[in-house]
Amino acid sequence: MTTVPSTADPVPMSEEQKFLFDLKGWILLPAVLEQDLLQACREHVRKLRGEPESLPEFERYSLAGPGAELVDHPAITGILREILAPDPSEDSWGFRCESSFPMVREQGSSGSAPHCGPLVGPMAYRNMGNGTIWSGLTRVVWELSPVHKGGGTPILSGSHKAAFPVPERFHQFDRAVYEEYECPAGSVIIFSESCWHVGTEWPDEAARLAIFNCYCSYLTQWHKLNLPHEVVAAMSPKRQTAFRGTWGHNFRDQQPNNYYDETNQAH
Ligand SMILES: O=C(O)CCC(=O)C(=O)O
Repeated sequence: MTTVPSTADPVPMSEEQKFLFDLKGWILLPAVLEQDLLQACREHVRKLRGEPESLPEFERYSLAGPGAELVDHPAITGILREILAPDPSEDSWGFRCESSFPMVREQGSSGSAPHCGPLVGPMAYRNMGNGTIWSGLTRVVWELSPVHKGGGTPILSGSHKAAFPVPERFHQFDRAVYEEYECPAGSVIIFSESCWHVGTEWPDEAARLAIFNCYCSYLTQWHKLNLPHEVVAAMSPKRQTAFRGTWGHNFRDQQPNNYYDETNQAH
């Protein structure tokens, strides 16, 4: 598939979504992917995992080909603006996409054991107290298969801001405590990496296909990106800004960090 660069208008985060994200640490947006993009992403993930050599060299990434359309899909950009960073200028995103992997999970296979990301420091979840949310390290999971309860990536809701350490017992998956979800193919889960979460054993005969992307603001970086410039070069200029370097201001050149080029890319 030829990638058609597109950056449609973001859907703003609703008050209900803000409430739920702050309360639980995650939200689910059911069936937001267009059918043709969903099918193209499914095929892409299958090729990435099964026959990557069938793809041109710089499309062998979950951020390339149809996967590139997910980086700033309008279903998520309004939310990322709200919980990570507003756009510094009209032609630049405030967030950066700093990691991505494709998933094909066959029936009976499990994913990561229960874990969470940063609980302290610049990437830890914070309710800023003035009606705004800071979800310093945010995971966006595109579910490309239907998910039934028991599958997917259940989350220990509220653990992103728990006042007490998560008890040892809940370092193991417990269906009574981790919140499961169900959704049609083409849905997206957005969660704070400060939440405990777990890749449970996939129950369905048809494999789980998914793309896991991770986002920070332009001021922080958690994962090493390891993405060739050629992959980013194929994107529209605004989408490219999601792959810029991590800094706030360049006093020497009186330049804010609102652009991407070969001298300002994340590594
Ligand atoms: O395996 C899964 O479903 C979850 C993976 C994950 O969240 C992670 O690797 O951080």
